[in-house]
Amino acid sequence: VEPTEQPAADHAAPPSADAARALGDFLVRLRDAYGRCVDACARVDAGATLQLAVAALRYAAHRAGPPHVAVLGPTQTGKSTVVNLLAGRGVAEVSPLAGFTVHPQAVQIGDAGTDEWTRDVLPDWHRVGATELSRDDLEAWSLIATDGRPPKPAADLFSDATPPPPHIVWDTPDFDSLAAQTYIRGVLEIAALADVWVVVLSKEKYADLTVWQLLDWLTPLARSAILCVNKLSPDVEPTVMAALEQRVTALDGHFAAAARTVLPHDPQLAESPDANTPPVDRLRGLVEDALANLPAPAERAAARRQATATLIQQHWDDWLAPVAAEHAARAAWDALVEDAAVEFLAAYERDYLNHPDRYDAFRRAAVELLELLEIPGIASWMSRARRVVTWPARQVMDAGRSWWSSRRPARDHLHSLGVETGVLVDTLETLLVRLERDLARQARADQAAAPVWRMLLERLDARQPQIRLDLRRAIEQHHERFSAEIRAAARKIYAELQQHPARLAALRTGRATIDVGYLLLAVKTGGLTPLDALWAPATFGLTSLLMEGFAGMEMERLTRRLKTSQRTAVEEQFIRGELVPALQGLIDDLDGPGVFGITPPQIEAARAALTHWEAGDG
Ligand SMILES: Nc1nc2c(ncn2[C@@H]2O[C@H](COP(=O)(O)OP(=O)(O)O)[C@@H](O)[C@H]2O)c(=O)[nH]1
Ligand SMILES: [Mg+2]
Repeated sequence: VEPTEQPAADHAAPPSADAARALGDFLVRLRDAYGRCVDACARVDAGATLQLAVAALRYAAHRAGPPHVAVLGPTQTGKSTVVNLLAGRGVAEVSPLAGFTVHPQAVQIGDAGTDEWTRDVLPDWHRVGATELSRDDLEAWSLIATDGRPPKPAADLFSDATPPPPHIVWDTPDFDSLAAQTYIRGVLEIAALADVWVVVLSKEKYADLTVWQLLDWLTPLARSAILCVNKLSPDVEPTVMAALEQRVTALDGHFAAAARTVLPHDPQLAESPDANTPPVDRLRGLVEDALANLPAPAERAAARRQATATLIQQHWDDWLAPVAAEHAARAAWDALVEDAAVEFLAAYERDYLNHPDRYDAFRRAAVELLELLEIPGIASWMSRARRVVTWPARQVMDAGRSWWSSRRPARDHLHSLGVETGVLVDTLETLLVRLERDLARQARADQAAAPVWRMLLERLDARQPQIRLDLRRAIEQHHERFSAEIRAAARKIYAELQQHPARLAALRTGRATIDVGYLLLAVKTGGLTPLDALWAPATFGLTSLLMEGFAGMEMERLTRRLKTSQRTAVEEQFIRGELVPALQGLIDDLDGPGVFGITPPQIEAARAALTHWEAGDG
């Protein structure tokens, strides 16, 4: 169920497990959307912090099993060496090659009972034997069980009698090398799973920004932390430790309170992990203290929930910034479409309805009326013209072709239907061209939502032929509907005239000599041709004929009514009914790299789930 469909505020509170699931689904969706980004929203930090939050949310509920110690740090600092020191044996492979460890590798120290806990760890990855880990499959992890740290030599037996409780030590991949992008997820998962963090730094690496970046991301999760500076020689120790202090204090509290320890620059360390030198003992002692001081399970769960909620809240606005930009882009697109609709109507009014030469409802109605009057000679012209509707226009165009083509593109079928369809089609073409230009400009100007604009532009390009076809059909339908309306109106006037035989007779006999051929041309092309001057007298003759007496009054009233009805039809049926939905539809289910497709109600639902889950009832 999509979170949108269940606004939490309107429903009975679901148990917090449902809230956690809803929140987790939302974060995964957001993370995956970031994962698909190519440019504008391609942000490693957002992808990583979301990954961390998804894992933290999952492991907040994780209760059973032994405690986990995660050894984290940049490449070549000696993480694998530290893991071996903590295990007291060579379990993790140490290598002088940077980026050698690419999988999370667990070492179980002591008898942890069942290994049921492994089911909850890295749920969509798979566990393989330590020797089967392969660089070709990064979504894998391994577990090596040991029976505990080897006992100390006899001389030390009395100084440290109690062995540490069973626990898991994790060797993790580096997160700072270029290739690490692919396996940073393993690091973040294990960091979120862990109860104790051992951060291994070295003098070459303490200045490495990625370390502090990672520690900054981890800070809200507030696990027990130990900073271990490796490969230190006495001469550089004061300098390195002072620089470390500076960095750590800048980290918003948590790591400033972390225990610190150092390991010397001693090649023996990597070679004999069972050593019991004082620095190694101190490191082990700190880890054991941290394990001994872990909160009880119930407290641990509450603390993890609180910490995870803090992490999520800290990044929430930042994560959703491109989503907000996308919402703004959608609103801007709606506004562009609305502007286009308003402008379309304005152009239609300006270029047709209110245009002194082009508005032809009167002429069209007059022709219909003349036909009904059956003025000798006219009727046969009419029916011929009806049969070959384009004939007169074609004749004229042939005559003036060169003049014509230098000014306008060849007219199409809709132009030949009449002035109104011609204006509608031209306005539509202008609008499509303008929308393309606006979209291209927005794609350049609105960096944050550039993917949305580019995708809209692509869609407009791809769908334009179909949109044009559909809208042209709608224009033709409008023409047909309106022609029928004009005919019906003319018939009504004729019926009224029939009530007054004297007027009818006067009309029939009065001006029977109108040049109908020109008349039809004028009606069909509405003064848009260069031969306007020739047709005007014919139109004038017709006008004065019909304007006389009763028919004239009726015709005037009719024309006013037709104009209103035409405007309504174009606005409601064409613009609102066809044009606007076709354009708005372009943004529906927009999907692809850089498009989040997350709605405001979905965000609200996820926020409600967070609040609910954080409160922890259920
Ligand atoms: N000199 C010295 N070398 C070390 C120390 N710890 C690790 N090394 C070496 O540093 C290299 C990287 O160690 P490794 O544990 O694989 O680092 P990782 O990449 O962080 O896992 C190896 O060649 C180790 O032998 C140390 O304390 N002193
Ligand atoms: Mg390693």
